Amino acid sequence: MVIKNIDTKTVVAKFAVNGYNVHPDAVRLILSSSFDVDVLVRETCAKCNGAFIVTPEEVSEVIKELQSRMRGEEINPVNIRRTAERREEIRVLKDVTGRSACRGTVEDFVAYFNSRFEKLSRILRNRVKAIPVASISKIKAETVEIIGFVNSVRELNENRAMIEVEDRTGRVRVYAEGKIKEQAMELFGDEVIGITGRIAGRSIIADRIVFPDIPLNGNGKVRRDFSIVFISDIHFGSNTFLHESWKKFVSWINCESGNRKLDEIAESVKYLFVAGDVVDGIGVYPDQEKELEIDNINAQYEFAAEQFDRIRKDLKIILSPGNHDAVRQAEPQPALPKEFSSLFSSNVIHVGNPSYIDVEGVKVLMYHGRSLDDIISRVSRLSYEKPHDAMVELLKRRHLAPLYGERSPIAPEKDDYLVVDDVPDIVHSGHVHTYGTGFYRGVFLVNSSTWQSQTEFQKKVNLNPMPGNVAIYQPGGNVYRLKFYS
Ligand code: D5M
Ligand code: FE
Ligand code: ZN
Repeated sequence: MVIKNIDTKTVVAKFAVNGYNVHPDAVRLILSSSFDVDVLVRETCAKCNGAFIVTPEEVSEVIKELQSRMRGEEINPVNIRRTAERREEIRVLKDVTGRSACRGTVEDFVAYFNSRFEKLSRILRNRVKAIPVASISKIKAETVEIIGFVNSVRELNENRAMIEVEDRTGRVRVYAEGKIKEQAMELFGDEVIGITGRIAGRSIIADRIVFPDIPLNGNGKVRRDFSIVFISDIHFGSNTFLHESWKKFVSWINCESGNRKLDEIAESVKYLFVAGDVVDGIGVYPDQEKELEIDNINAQYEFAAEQFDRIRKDLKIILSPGNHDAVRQAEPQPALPKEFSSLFSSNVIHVGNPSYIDVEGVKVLMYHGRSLDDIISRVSRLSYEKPHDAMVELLKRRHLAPLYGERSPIAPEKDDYLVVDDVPDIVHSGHVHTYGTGFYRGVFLVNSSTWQSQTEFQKKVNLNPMPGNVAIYQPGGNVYRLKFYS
């Protein structure tokens, strides 16, 4: 048994440090349990990520889980604390790898959109007391709240737009005027939103469009004494891959830059996230072979593995694929197959795209970022120069590919892996080859540029990459930007 002399105040304070309020009954449960208080607090915080208040139900669930883990592993509560700590270093919380079950049939798409609707409307139900669309014409009230898919948006005139919203029971026309019209014109279609408004015949005049969004003080309260480095779009094998910049990056991260301040920053780094386009691939776009230095996929991954092998082994590398890698194009993408992943050393952890990773209690949502092209071309105020602003749109909609049927192909899994159901502490993307960082409601956003200079193709479409920019973030602390390309 663990000896405790811990009171209510201490438990409340422990939750407060993690940014949570806690229900008195939840505190009582914790104090009466035989498990270590710190383990309970940590496991509960991990469970109710993004909630406003920790409930007794959540604590009981955690206790039950710990009990069943204990039965399974035949260990006592003190060992539970140790295993919980060890387990917690890196945990993959959500990833399609090994779980894909879709064949792309019509039924699969129906199930996929049902999953998307269910998950997003569950988030919205906290804030919108929705009634079924079919009952609007039958009720007597003057005001109404609904939740539905956006079917279409049409601009009627300078000051007015019409949104067609659909739920399981029917469709309704929603009129948006003034400021709300401007918001309406940025709707993508196929996103799930809430509407509050006034009933006008069979239609609604909107007072407010409610996005699933993340809570105001989303996250960002975790503070750690280590740093995380974010990179993506290395494109090993391309003839525009920047060997010299990459070499400089590797010596820096190995604490061999020769500059004391820079080496100190490197020493604080424990994790390296790599958000896809590890290699340039083969046949990804027409005439690509003219732009390859290594024209064989095996040799590309061998080169990649050899390069990562030069990085110090106490660094954990979490690597996911992008649209240039050798996995299916449709998202969610599974991790690299064994034939390639086995080439890498054991400090490289291969995950899918997207994936949620918990490193020592810091939740990182890593997503290559293919949908950013769609979002940037759809919303005129957004640009490639500020990719992190486009990432905000993903969090607002709680979905990583909110524009269905554009340039981001989706595999219709029964569970929509692209919904942002857990509020992360960090969102990491790449793909657009530009650099940007920012905070949105406490969540750190980073788009991690590239290690490839401008390609012939990018010249034609006037895309100006910002290669060799690296973001370093200490959770709850500083953000640094290092440039390895000039
Ligand atoms: O994508 C790097 C960037 O280049 C990204 O913003 C998309 C853009 N790109 C790449 N290929 C195309 C095509 N075919 N059309 C339009 N835009 C494109 P990467 O995934 O590294 O190729
Ligand atoms: Fe790329
Ligand atoms: Zn890409």
